[in-house]
Formats: sequence, C-alpha cells, structure tokens
Amino acid sequence: MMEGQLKALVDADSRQKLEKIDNPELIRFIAHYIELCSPDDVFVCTGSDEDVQYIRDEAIRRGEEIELAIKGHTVHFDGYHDQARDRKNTRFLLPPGVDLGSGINAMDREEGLKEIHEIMRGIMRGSRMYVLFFCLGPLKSQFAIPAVQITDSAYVAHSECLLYRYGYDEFIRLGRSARFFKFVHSAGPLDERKTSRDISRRRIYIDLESETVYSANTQYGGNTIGLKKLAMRLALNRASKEGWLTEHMFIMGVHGPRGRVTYFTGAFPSLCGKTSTSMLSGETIVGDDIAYLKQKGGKIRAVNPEKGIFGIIQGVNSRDDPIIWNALHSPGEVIFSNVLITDDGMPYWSGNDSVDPPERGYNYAGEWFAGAKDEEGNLIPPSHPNARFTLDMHMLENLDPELDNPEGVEIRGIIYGGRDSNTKVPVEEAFDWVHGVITMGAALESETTAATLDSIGERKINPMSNLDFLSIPIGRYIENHLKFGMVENPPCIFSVNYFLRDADGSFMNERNDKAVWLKWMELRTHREVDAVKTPTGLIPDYRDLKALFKSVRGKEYSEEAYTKQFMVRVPENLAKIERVEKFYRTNVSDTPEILFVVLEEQKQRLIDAREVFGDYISPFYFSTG
Ligand code: SPV
Ligand code: MN
Repeated sequence: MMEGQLKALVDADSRQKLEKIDNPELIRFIAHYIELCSPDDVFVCTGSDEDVQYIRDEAIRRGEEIELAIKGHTVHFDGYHDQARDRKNTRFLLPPGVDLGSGINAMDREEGLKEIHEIMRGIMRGSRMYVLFFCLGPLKSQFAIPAVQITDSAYVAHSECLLYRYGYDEFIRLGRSARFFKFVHSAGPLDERKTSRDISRRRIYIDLESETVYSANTQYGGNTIGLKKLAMRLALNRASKEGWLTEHMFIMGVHGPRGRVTYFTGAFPSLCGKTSTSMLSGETIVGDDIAYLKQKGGKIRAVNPEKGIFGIIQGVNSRDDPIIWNALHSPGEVIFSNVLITDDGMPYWSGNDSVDPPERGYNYAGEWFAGAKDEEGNLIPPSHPNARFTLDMHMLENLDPELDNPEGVEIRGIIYGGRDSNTKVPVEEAFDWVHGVITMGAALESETTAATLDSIGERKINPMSNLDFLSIPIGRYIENHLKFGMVENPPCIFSVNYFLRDADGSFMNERNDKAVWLKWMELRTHREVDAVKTPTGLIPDYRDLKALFKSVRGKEYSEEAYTKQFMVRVPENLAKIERVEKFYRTNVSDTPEILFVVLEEQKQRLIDAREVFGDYISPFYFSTG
C-alpha cells in the first residue's frame, strides 16, 4: 500500500522496495518526512550488497568521506565545534504532567516538535535522502527491535551499515506487527569542508511517546547515528515499561580454566577503558557499548543491539591493542573520524606508537601543522581526543561466536568502572546484588573526559555510566535495577578502577593489569577462589593475584604493590559516600530509601574499621570470608 505523495517523489526502484513492506505506519512516516524535508530524491537501502555499496560510494562521491591509502579505509571530518555529544541541545520532549526529574534535559513536547519541524522544513533541498532499515539485536529474537533511519548524510548511513544488523527482511517478516523505532536526521547546510554549517541550530530531540528521534545540523556520530545513543534512550524507556534493562555496557566472554567461557557486561563512562577491556587479548567480544538484558529461566541473559564498534582511537597502539591495531591496518571497511591524514594518505592519531608524530597534515580543523592554534588561541592537537574508528566487528579476530544468538548469552558478572585517582581499589566484588547496585552502580563516579562538550577533569556521579542516556527518572532507574536482580542466580557485581595514582601522580597499575582483574572475577563467579572481606567489598587474596599475575602477565606481583593498590582508604571512601548521598538527596527526588540505608551501612563499616586500624588500612589486616 503506497501513499499518493510518495509516488511522486520516490523513483520506481526505491518504491518497489518499500512496497514489499506491509506497514502503513512506516510508509506514512517516510512519506511525511519526504514531504517536510524536501530532498531532491530518495534512496531506499535494503541492506543488499549492491545497496550498501551504493551508500559507501555516495559518502565518497559527496565528499563526506575521503579515501585513505589502505583499501576500504576512509576518513570523515565533523565540524570543529561538532566533535562530541551535545548534552545541552539533546532534550526529551515531554507532554504535560510527565517529569523525568531535574538531572535530565527535557522540554515541552508540543513546543519541541514545533521547533524541530520548523528546523527540518526543506532542510534536505539539494540533497538526497537515504532510508535504511535495521534491527537492534539479533534477528528473530525476543530482544530485537526493528528501526528505520532517515538521513541526508551518506556518512551516517554508511556508519550504520557497519554498526547494525540489516532489518529490511525483519520489516517484511513482521509487517504490521513491527513495533519499530524511528530516526530522522539531517546534517543541514554544509560548508565547503562538507561539515554542518548551522551549528547554532543543532538539535537532538527525543520523543518517547512516538518512539521517534530527530537530529539536525550536526554530524558527530553520537548525535546522529540514530541506532546508537538515540535508540538507546528509546530502548531504556521501553525496557522500563516491560521489566528489562538497556545498559551502557560491553558484553564479553572471559576465558576461564578448562575452556570455560564466562560472560560479563561492563559499564564505564566514555574514555575509561571500556572498549579496551572488551578487546583484551585472549578474551572474546560480543559488544563494546550497549547491552539489552532480560531475565530468563532464573538467570540474566544479554544481547548486543549492535554489530560494530564506534570506538575511541586516541591511545590505540600496537602493543596494548593488537587486535584493533591489526584491524586498523588491514584492508577492509574502516571509517576514521577526526584523525589527521598524512601526506601519504595514512591516518594518524595521538598515542599511535608506530610512526613519528607528523609535522603537518589535514585534520578536523583543516590544514594542520605542529603548533597550529584555533581562533581562541588553543593549540590544535593532530587528532581530536574524541576521534573515532568505525568498523564491523566481523573484522576482529576476537569476535565471540555468540554475537547473533537470538537467546543472548548468560551473564554471570557485571562490572562497573570509573576514572578515580585516589579512592577505590583496582577490583572488588559486591557482597550481594543490592550492595553492588548501590555502592558500585548507582555510586559510579568518574573524572570527566573529552567524549562530551563539558569541561575535562571534574569528578561526576554517573549512575551505571548511563546518566546521559536515562529516559526515565533516576530513582526509578535504580529501583528497576534492584528488582531486576531478584532472580535465582543473579550475576556477581564488581567494580574496577584502572586509574589509581601514586603520590607522584603516576598510575599504580599498568594498562593491561586489567587482564588479571578479569581472570580473578571469572574465577569468583564460579567461586573457585576465596576473597578478602573489607568494609567496602570483597577483594582478591594476595596469593591468588600473585599466581594470576604470573600466569596471565608473566609478571611478579609484590606484597608492596598489593598493599598499596588494595589499601582501604577510609577518608577518601567516606568522602565519596558523602558525595553520592548528596547527589541522591539533592538531584534526585525519587531515590529509593534503601540506597541511603546501604550507604549508611558502608559508612559505619568504614568508621568501625578506622577505629581499629586507622585511616589507611593494609589489605593484610582483613581475612578471607
Ligand atoms: C560514548 O560517548 O559513550 C560513546 C560514543 O560510545 S557516542 O556515540 O558519542 O555516545
Ligand atoms: Mn558509549
């Protein structure tokens, strides 16, 4: 069934593709935005090899991507002031009477819809509209959510082809029963560098009621790739109504003794080691960013709604990240964004250890040379700290075979990690689900990074590292977590901290010590090692770590290192509890009371320990239990 106006604007080939889908709501939606945005023409992508090749070629033809020396590699630049998620202009559109609380950016629905539709009227004049179909999660799965993306950016369309499973066949299969998400994006008018010109009218508006997200006058992936962080907010809202969780988590298989693979999810704010944890050598990756979790048969199972990685490239090097490194240096499809291109057509990024830092090149600011400054007099680095690579995970040698299992994988451990220079120990297990949700998840804190447009280096509370993506009130979100673990076999909860520093400012751990923490957690989920009980949680026994450092890293691990790293720092821990309590008392109006009770208990345990042992307590003073 085809609406009249669609006939006039869509060519026969694309029309035939749409006619195969029996879903009037979908057709109406597409027709509406063709009419409103007024593109010159429309291309419908079914995910066939031919259609995807067309998208790829378009991105280059239109100058949104530039080919690099290695076959299949391209670079894309976002505007100088469009390098990260725009928190300020990302808003939920809420009808009267709906309130998400003060920590979540929202505005009146009618007003927002009016504004964004005005911005989008005629916005695609002179451009081509791409219509693409995807499926969040494995096909034919209870977890799956079909989604349609409309965009005038071939770069956005191309990125999504790498990052998401094609869903055209799912739309055909589901017909009118599809409960799908909708995304409309326009980069708006472009400048001569093909970057969005009208940044002052950058808007990302999320309408929970119709499960639609609008994004205009921006190109940066976190603002535009609808299926990523925009879909995540819709999914989180839907999950809350249906009793499951949408989380900002990787999913990985940790390989234990005797060929055993144990699946973990992990939540870390951006730039805190999330991708590098999920990519550790010897382990396998299911996903690096987002997880859908559901209760099934007394256990928790999870899928990755994505199939690719939009990862931070800064610091990726041949020694610490051999798998990503290989993928980034082999023929195959990779989109680099906001890196530097050298004269020989190679991408360069800060922390790349294989070549000498170039003296000049071309980057997100234009022609670049060492020492170049922007209009405000700030030094321009060769690559932006939030520069990224985009690839399909099938390029990776460590891809886990369960990626497309429609049942998901059973999760036995959940990890919360933040950037914390002086408080939390490198790894610790919660006493139980509730203790973990509250003292590790809800209390997750991190020193801010370059992934958003805010200032860098401030300590911020970020519940489950999901604060930026919450589409329900924070208290309800915590409450959902507390309930979610009420199954026969809830996963163990852990916290990690890769960023502890010595008095002289140097890191206490090497980058890949995290490999040891993971193996320890794997053993704990099977109760194959004991743990030491401290006021804040269960930490490794020195002897177990010594053995693991030897077998995993081939390294000696001294008692001094253990003592320093696993010292219970009472004043810092008490200060943290105070910050967390303040956050939940002042910023959140619907905090579940149990949160304060559990924090108070932790505080009391710390105070009691201090009375016996003082402010800084060696882990050797505590015993296994
Ligand atoms: C993050 O910042 O958490 C990311 C990249 O994963 S973005 O798509 O910008 O959200
Ligand atoms: Mn993320």
